[in-house]
Amino acid sequence: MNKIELWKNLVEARLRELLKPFEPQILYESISYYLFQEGKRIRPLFLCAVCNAFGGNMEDAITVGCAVEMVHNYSLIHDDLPALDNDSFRRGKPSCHVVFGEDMAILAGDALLTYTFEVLANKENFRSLEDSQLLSLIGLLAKKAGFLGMVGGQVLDIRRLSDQKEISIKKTAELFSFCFLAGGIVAKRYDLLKNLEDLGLKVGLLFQMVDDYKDKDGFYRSLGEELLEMVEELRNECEQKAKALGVFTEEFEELLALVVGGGGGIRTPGGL
Ligand code: GRG
Repeated sequence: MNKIELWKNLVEARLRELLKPFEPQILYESISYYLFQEGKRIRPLFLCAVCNAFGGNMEDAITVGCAVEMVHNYSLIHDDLPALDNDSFRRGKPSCHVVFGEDMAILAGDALLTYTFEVLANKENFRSLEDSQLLSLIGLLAKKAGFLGMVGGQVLDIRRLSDQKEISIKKTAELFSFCFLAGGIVAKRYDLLKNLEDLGLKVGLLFQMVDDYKDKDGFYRSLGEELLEMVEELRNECEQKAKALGVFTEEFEELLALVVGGGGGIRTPGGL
């Protein structure tokens, strides 16, 4: 088993440790429905790859990665609702609100988001992190998921209040950039945080461009097939920046290939 597979398995197991059955059962079932579906876990995996490149504590990286998955899955539950994207299917299965009702889906998203911060604020969940590190992680995740980040981006998107780049950076890339920052914080590489944040924004933007290419949406609407050239350019930029920062490990390379090629991406690692 390679490190990526190992980390993914550890994320799956840790999520189940962090979210044990509780009453009322319908709320437990609705908040665990997406969370336990085994998405790609690409965000926690980047966090692990960055932390591992700097020799940080991997158990803590996995737990912080689980917190990111909670935020990500809350956003998917809410995004699928009839008032937003109105999607009846997610990952080939009926959406959360289809299975549990709109009322439960709204509340499940709320519960997942608040639980994220309960997990991060509980020092017993961590091995090596100090209060100051946990406080930074809590503040950064709140900011990148909030009105300056993911929620703000979603508003710009649904009301068409900005250009595609700003929308994509806020809606998608800010949460990726949290993962890069968090990898640096867990590994105590405070000297590199600004650069890690920038790299995370680029990788997140790349992820969104590939998604748009697949869906023939977003960037594809204005750029068409030219989007492929931008993807290739941005991928190369990410590789160069990751190398300069010392995070371009075998695992990082595999994840970057997954963003552009694997998991339903648009090209094989061999070329466009
Ligand atoms: C509702 C507050 C709120 C925000 C919504 C993230 C988001 C903003 C909406 C989700 C829909 C969307 C188009 C997001 C763009 C990013 C994206 C392609 C998410 C899907 O992420 P994957 O592919 O999902 O990592 P898995 O299934 O692997 O977990």
